[in-house]
Amino acid sequence: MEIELIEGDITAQSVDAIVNAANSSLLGGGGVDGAIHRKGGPDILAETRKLRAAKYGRGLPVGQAVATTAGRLPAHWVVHTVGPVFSATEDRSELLRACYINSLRVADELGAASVAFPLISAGIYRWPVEDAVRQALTVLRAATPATLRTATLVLYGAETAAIARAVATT
Ligand code: AR6
Repeated sequence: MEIELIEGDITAQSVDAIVNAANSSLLGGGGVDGAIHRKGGPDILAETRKLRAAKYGRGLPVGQAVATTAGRLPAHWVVHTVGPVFSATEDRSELLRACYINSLRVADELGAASVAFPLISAGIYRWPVEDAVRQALTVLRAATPATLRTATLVLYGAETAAIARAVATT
């Protein structure tokens, strides 16, 4: 699988699946989650409500991933995953890697050829950007998916993109 790093807005990506850094409620929030629901329209929320009712009464657990269609977005699907909140006293990096592993699996099960990720947990959940990139690349570089050909890490803002490029080359 080819891995690309780009600076941009994930809601504008013309890929098969984009990943949403959601919360367990699956009912929307700020950051990339807010942008996806705002630009994708109400169909996405209608589907996540159904998923909550049918399967995730207590919410989607941290590290897991689940797909909906993408409403008005250029992508076909949104894969919703819940990153861990960063902790300075507890190593939660396995849960962060699980977000990438499970999102890749869900996208692959959908038959997607391309998937785009935001930097999960690196915003409101306060994960340090450098390590968030490292965790993401560890999983993406080790992945051997069936249908996916390209994974794009979409970095929001020039500063984050510069840090990510530096991490990727070390
Ligand atoms: N495109 C790409 N990346 C973005 C975009 C965008 N449009 N908007 C923000 N980012 P965050 P988290 C970057 O906070 O830390 C929500 O309320 C952002 O700069 O979106 O996992 C959820 O509902 C950062 O680098 O997600 C949860 O409650 C990265 O995406 C909580 O936030 C992730 O930042 C999840 O927090």
